[in-house]
Amino acid sequence: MIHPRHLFEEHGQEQVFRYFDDLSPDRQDELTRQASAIDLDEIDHLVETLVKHSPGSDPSSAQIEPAEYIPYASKEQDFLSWQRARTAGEQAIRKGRVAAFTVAGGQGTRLGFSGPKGTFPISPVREKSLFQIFAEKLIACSQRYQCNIPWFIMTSEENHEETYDFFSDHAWFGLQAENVNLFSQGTLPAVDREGKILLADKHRIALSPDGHGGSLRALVRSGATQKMQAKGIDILSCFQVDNPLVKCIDPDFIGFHLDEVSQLSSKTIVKNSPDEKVGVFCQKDNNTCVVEYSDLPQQLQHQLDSSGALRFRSGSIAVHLFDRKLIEQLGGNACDGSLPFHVANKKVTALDQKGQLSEIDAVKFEMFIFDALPFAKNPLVLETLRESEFSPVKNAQGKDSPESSRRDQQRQFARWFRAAGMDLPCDAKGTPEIKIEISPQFADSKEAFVEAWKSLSPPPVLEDGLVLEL
Ligand code: UD2
Repeated sequence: MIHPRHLFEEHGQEQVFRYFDDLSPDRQDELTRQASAIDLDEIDHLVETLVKHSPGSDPSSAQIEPAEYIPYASKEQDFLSWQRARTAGEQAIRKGRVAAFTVAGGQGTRLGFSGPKGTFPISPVREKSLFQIFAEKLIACSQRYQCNIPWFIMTSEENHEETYDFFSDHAWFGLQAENVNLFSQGTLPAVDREGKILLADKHRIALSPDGHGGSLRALVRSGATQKMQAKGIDILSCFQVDNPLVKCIDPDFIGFHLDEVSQLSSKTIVKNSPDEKVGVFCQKDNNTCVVEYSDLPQQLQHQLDSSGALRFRSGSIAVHLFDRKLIEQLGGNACDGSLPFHVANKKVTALDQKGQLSEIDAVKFEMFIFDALPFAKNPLVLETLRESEFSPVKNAQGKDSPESSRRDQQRQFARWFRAAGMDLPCDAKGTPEIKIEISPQFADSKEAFVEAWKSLSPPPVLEDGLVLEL
């Protein structure tokens, strides 16, 4: 077998083995192992197309149109369709056709939190972590529908162990350990502006996660899709790790997905400002796609339609339903499509020409999960309400921060109380004056809360710190 050193020389990447002869045998092995896992043809292609020749600029105004979506308002106008969807969705969940999937490989740099983001404490009173909230939502759903809902979680090399330990230390939050499937996403080497692979150390290549789009490959490689197939699961409900309001499993959404025979369905909310940092659902060359916020031309961001609303208003909350076959197609080795790569120009700590560690202008390669949309048959976009399903934790302060997310959880709880006939004193924006928390296992929706509240006899006193849980 050819030693990777020769392959790297053939591909013009000999600098990776520059210090090889001076390394201890253990370190030589480590570098060899890392190098063997790199697909040099893929790197050549990425360097050629994305580093040496930058791809033309992003969609011009002429090429893209807003994508169509099912408006939330149709829930009242077209009540029967929504009811039919719910019934179909519930049936699929009951039959065990649905699994949950969280992308949790990100680094959470903006939040300034050093651990895996899913371990961040976010519920307003109990300070439950994001992972615990999702776990409890999944338990509530599997109890309601008397079914098993496996949960797949994609970590990264950097946070895998810590994530595993967190679940294990918390007894898997009441889930069966074998039902929680953690696997690490892939990595790709960072390169310099000339396309040369960088070294993080004399015996280590500078690797970085391949983006949440890497999840499709990782789901196949880790055996997750095979496991799904064996269990008769054909729908994967995907969501990001940062949004405690997410409906991990939504029967209405699943019903529309099935009704449309869609291979990839997505949820949208109306953007709250032209510059909100969410991708936008668009139509390009007759395909539905997401144009990331940083790529949507300014002029289109601000364009209004005839009713005075933002024309490109359909924001992505990164909640999708994937048909298992589409994942197998895009994440496997078949030649009928693979996700494109995007470049991120970032500083990376790596060895410079003199062998010293320094901050180097580097290029990282990432895939985005929503780039699967143009490959999907019958993609569907369903509108939902921001207040009910989207309040992510991205920044340490201000917008999309722990503070705003806890406040939005509280407002949701207050609306549920109101629906049950209890008026919690609130400010003008609906934030309750006392701190309250409703555990997903007590109720995970307004309807469930109204039912559960009725069964409390006597009802608890509404006081600061009230927690309703089973
Ligand atoms: C993402 C979307 C944006 C919008 C917004 C909603 C992208 C590129 N943009 O923006 O359009 O929908 O979310 O909240 O997705 N992750 C991994 N592996 C990686 C990188 C990220 O698992 O290599 C996970 C990360 O843990 C998180 C999610 O992907 O759960 C989103 O990552 P982000 O915070 O970088 O995305 P953001 O907020 O820029």
